Amino acid sequence: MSAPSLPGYRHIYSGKVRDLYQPDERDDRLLLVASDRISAFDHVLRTPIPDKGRVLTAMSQWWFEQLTDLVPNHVVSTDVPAAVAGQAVLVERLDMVMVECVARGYLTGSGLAEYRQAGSVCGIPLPDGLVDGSRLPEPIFTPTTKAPMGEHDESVDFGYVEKAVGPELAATLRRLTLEVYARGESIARERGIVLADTKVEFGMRPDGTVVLADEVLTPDSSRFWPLSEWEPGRAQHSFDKQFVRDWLTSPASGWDRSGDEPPPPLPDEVVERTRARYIDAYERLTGLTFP
Ligand code: Q0Q
Repeated sequence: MSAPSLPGYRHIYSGKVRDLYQPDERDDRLLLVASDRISAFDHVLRTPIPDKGRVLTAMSQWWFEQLTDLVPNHVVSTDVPAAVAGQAVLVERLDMVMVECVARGYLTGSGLAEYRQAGSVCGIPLPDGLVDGSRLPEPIFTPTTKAPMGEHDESVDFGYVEKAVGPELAATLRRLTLEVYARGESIARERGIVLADTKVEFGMRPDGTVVLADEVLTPDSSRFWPLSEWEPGRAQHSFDKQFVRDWLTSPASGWDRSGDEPPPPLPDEVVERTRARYIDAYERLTGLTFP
């Protein structure tokens, strides 16, 4: 599924699941479109999840509203072309910080691998005895580089960030990343969702204001686990992608995850159950009914 053509906008970039456009008339604005594409096991799947883009856009907008006391955001308007109604936002063009700002409250994935090898993550020492899914004594800032699409971001320590953006901005990025994560984790946990970690993007205005950009605290930028199934010591169930992962790794799909073939199309039932999970996450977090 390629990025849709939008009259009045020039398509400038596509990520795995989102597309970026430049409005013809305003070079100080961008249009961020959240597609219905879903990725799993580092593949963008052939089968879209209907309404995924709309659900995650509504979720990100709700989170931005919960965070305005902590940090300004880049959203200008939701008045967007009809073809992407509800799944796009017009944003102010910022000078993007070239560091991926990640906060982790739980240990898994690349952080767990680094911990098992070094007893630390991004140079931050952690207690002995932690396992997959362990809650950390306190959330940690675990930045990475911004790798080109298709490559993996590299874990870096705080000293790297200080050299990259200067010590003052580095401290601000760490503080804001941890504050955004802590607010999100607290709200999500009250509503039955473990926000295990999140990646946030910041940009700078010409006056030096640090602005929260991109999408925020969604299942595409964060790990969502159902709190009721949280059990440290094994891989945790993904709130939104478990049905997809289970089917792709089952004999029913006929797919070999270790091979070179792309994943097969998803069956309708997996698509519908996954769509329902995104809507469930939105409705649990916001207390609103997805329209
Ligand atoms: C910007 N991206 C991300 C992306 C593909 C999003 C550039 N306010 C901004 C933003 C934002 N957000 C960006 N640049 C300038 N000002 C965001 C990685 C990539 C689709 C959507 N890239």
